[in-house]
Amino acid sequence: MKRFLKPSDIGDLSQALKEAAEVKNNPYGHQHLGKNKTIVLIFFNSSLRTRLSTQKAATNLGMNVIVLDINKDGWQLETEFGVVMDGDKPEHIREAVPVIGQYCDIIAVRSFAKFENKEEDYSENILNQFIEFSGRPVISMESATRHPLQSFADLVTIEEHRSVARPKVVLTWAPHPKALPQAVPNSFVEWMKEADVDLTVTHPEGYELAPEFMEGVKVEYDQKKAFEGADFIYAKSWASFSEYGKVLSTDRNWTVDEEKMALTNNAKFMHCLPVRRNMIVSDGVIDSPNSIVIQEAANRVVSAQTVLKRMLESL
Ligand code: SN0
Repeated sequence: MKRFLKPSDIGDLSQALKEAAEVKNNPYGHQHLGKNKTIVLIFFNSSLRTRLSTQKAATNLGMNVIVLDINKDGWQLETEFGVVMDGDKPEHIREAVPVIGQYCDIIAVRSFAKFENKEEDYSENILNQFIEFSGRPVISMESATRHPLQSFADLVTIEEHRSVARPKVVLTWAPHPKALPQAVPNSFVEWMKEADVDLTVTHPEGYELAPEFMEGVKVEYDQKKAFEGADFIYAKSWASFSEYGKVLSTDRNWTVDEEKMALTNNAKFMHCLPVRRNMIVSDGVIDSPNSIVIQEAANRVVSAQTVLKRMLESL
C-alpha cells in the first residue's frame, strides 16, 4: 500500500475488518515488520488521539517514531508557489518534503482545511506535496477533505457493537461555536457507503456536504425523523460547504440529547472527539452506557496499526 487516504486504498473492507480484529487480538505479533523502519508523523495542526494512537500503533509494530509539530518545532513553511520569500517563512515545502523523506520509510501527515479558499482546500495541495515529492508511502492523519484513520476506526467500532446484521447508522450535524472542517463527515460517509450499513445523514439546510461524497446517500432534514430506529448516532459539527467555511447556525435544538436518543433503537452514541459537551451532545448522553466514544478512540490504534502493517508488508 503506497498511500492511505480513502477506503479504496485498503481494498475489500470485510477483509480489512478481519485483519483489524487480528491486529487487536495480537498487537505485538508483527514486530519483525517494523525493525529498523522509521515513521515520521508531521503535524500542521493540534492532535491528541491521532498523535498518541499512531505512535502506539507504530511502536507495537517495532518501528522507530519521529514526531514533528512543524509549527512549533520546524521552520515555518511557505506553501505557495512562485512567491518571493521575503516574509517570515524561511523554508519552502518543496524542499522540506523530500528532505523529510530522506529520514524515514513512511510519512504520516496532518494538515487541516484552512477555509481561505474552497478550491485550494479541496485540491489537497499540502498532502499532495507529500505524495508527489517525499518518495515515501503517505498516510493521511486528517487532511483538508478526509480523515480515513478515524473512519476506519469508526467502522471497526460499529462492527464490534452492532446488534443487527445491517445497522441503521445516522450521521447528524450538531452545533459548535467554531467553523470545523468537513474532513470527518466526508470520510465517514465515504466509508459507510462501502460498508454493510444503512446510512442516513441529517443536517440543517445549508450544511450539505460536497456532492462528490454524497452521491446516492440519504439526507433527512428532520433530525428527529432521522433518529427513528437508528442503531448508531454519529454526531459531528462541520462548517458549510456551499457558503464555504461559514457557521450558518449554532442552534442547540440540534444538540444530541436524551429525548432524541429515546427515538432510536437504543442507539450507541459515537463522536470522533474532541467534543464540546452540551453543544454537540448533552452530558446525559455522553455519560450514558450507550456512549462508545472511548472504545471508538481505543480503536484508533487498531486502524493505524492495520494500515501500517499493510504498508510495511509492501515496502
Ligand atoms: C477537528 C475537526 O476536524 O473537526 C478534529 C477532529 C478529529 N476538530 C476540531 O478542530 C475541534 C476544535 C474545537 O475547538 O472544538
